[in-house]
Amino acid sequence: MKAVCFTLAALFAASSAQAVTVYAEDFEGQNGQGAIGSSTGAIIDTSGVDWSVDVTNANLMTSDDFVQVVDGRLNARDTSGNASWLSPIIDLTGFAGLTLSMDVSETGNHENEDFLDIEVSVDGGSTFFKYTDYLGFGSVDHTFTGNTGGEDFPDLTFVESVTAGTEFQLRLSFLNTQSSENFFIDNIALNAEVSPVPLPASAALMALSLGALVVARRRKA
Ligand SMILES: [Ca+2]
Ligand SMILES: [Ca+2]
Ligand SMILES: [Ca+2]
Repeated sequence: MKAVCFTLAALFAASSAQAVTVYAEDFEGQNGQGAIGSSTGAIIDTSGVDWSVDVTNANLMTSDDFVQVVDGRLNARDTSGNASWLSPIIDLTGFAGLTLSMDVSETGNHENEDFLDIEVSVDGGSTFFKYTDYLGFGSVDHTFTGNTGGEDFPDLTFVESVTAGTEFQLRLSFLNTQSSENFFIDNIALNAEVSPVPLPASAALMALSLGALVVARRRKA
């Protein structure tokens, strides 16, 4: 009977999907990495990380203007134009059931013109899909926007599915206009459901179960 139970348990384990982390970024140990303003323009330092920034369309003029890691999280402040953060490109071969999550927060009093956009590419960065109006805190054009005359949005964890593709890239874009306005991103994760069951693995489990059955019978005899 024990052996039969073991066989059933093994078959059950083989048929349930497993979640794996395909990509994660928590920004720990990266303080100062990113782009910061100066009198001579933006200074970019991404020497110790596998991600990049694009501040071509931002206007980083002083050390109060940046998209960089502060206290172990990505912080965008007074970008005065579209400042982007880009993940490395991640091979999606063998992964399905993709879910993207990250912690999103802000401080200061953003207005309607200020925004934070979350976009994903599943073709290696050629085309991007933008999540719009997340939980009603954005607009038809943006994932999140400020709210003129009110609280912008609460601290939250963004969770959305990602369509299947070949190569994943995450792009975060920020626009805010004062040094008192901050957007924060932390704990980015792309998870996948790795669905079973490759036949060799099932066969191995079956063999293991049958082996247990044989051992159990021998012990009885
Ligand atoms: Ca962190
Ligand atoms: Ca506001
Ligand atoms: Ca503003």
